[in-house]
Amino acid sequence: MINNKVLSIILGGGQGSRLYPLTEQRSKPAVPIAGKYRLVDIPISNCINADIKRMYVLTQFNSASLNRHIKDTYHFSFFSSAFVDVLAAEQTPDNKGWFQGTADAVRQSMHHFMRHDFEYALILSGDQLYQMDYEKLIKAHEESGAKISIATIPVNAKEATGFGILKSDDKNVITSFVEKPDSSLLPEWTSEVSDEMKDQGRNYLASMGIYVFNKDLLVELMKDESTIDFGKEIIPQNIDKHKTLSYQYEGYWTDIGTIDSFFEANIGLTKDIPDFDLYDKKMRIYTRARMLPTTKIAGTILDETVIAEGCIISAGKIEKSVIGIRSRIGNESTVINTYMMGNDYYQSLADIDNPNINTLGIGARCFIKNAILDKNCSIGDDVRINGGKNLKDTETDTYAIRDGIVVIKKDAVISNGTVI
Ligand code: ADQ
Ligand code: ADP
Repeated sequence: MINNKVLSIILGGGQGSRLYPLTEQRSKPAVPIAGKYRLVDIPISNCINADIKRMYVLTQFNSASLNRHIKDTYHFSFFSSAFVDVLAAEQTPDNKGWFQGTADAVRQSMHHFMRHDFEYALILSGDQLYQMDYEKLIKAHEESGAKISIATIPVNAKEATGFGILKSDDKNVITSFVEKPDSSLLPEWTSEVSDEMKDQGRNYLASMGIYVFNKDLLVELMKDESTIDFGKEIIPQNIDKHKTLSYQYEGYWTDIGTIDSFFEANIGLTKDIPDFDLYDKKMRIYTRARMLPTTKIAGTILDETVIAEGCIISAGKIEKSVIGIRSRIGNESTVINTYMMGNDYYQSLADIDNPNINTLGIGARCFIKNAILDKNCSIGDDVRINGGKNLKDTETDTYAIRDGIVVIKKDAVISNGTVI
């Protein structure tokens, strides 16, 4: 079984500044997506679907919510060797604490990996939305005799400057690689791609930041402490020295590392046929089983909207929105183009009636558009939040605006009649 030879390493994020303020109180892998999942569920589910059962999640700081989510979600049989372990940056006598970059994060955790018997390290990004069969990638790696493999995807010129771009020969062996090339360099970096990709203007082959390394080589490369990042150093410095395979993928794949892309990916789930298929029986996405009650809706017009379990909704209209677990939305409110993450708990009826306790969720007669509402926020009555590209990036105690998207912070209280 090829999958038994694999140890998976999920890069769970640096300081998380690009997803701030969603990462203000939690580590990036714990950020809730799609109404009921967490970012880390994506790579973990892809691993489980490929029968890869040993996973480490590397993260910058230990977050109680991430540990709880992993502990409560991924129960494997007592007799199985499967595990998902979170490794947070540790302070030891010989290092400074924070992971300096992706390769440094792997280097600092090598002593944990070396306790296991494995042949291939599968290094994954923790902030991407896609469903890939890693077994095919590992097989292609093994059959090619490569020491490193990189999953690659054709991208257009606009996207190309944000990725590692590469060229390969007719056997898909990578011959050159440049990390995030300047647009002036792009003409030199086009690749032969399929007609379908060409028609979409996707003429550049980008690294997806998904790597397979032979264990022996990874051990050797991690000895050089001057290398910090895979994209900036390890890959460009080694393609000439060690056979590196390009494993081309053409399915849906998107980076969700910024507020803008995170928002688009979530709202994308409301499309008639979403690019990311949560309804695929073979490529399931796992998350914590919460035993929540059904969602209850009264008098609401719903259009292109996905609603998770346990919500109580009496809004006027909800359009093109993702509504997360245990959400409450009050009478005559309108919610458009919004990702509401939901609540961690229910309030009792007495709490809801108590004027001294803020009621979780959205109150009555609100208008909310182009927003992300983090968990447990209390939006009062008659609140108007109208995000849009005309708004400048700003931040207050209760919200931040990023790329025109209004992000209401976790546990924030927005009082009656507020206009943003
Ligand atoms: P980037 O996405 O810019 O480019 P990076 O910021 O290094 O690369 O992030 C890669 C992954 O590692 C992300 O999931 C990130 O959260 C995580 N990560 C970053 N720093 C970390 C740290 N200190 N500790 C733990 N995890 C960390 C990379 C490659 C490009 C490639 C793109 C594809 O360098 O060549 O094209 O990924 O998205
Ligand atoms: P999720 O469903 O998102 O995985 P949980 O159901 O585990 O989240 O709840 C998240 C957190 O909320 C847990 O730490 C839980 O203990 C906490 N929580 C539950 N009830 C309350 C409450 N009444 N007040 C504050 N926090 C609560």
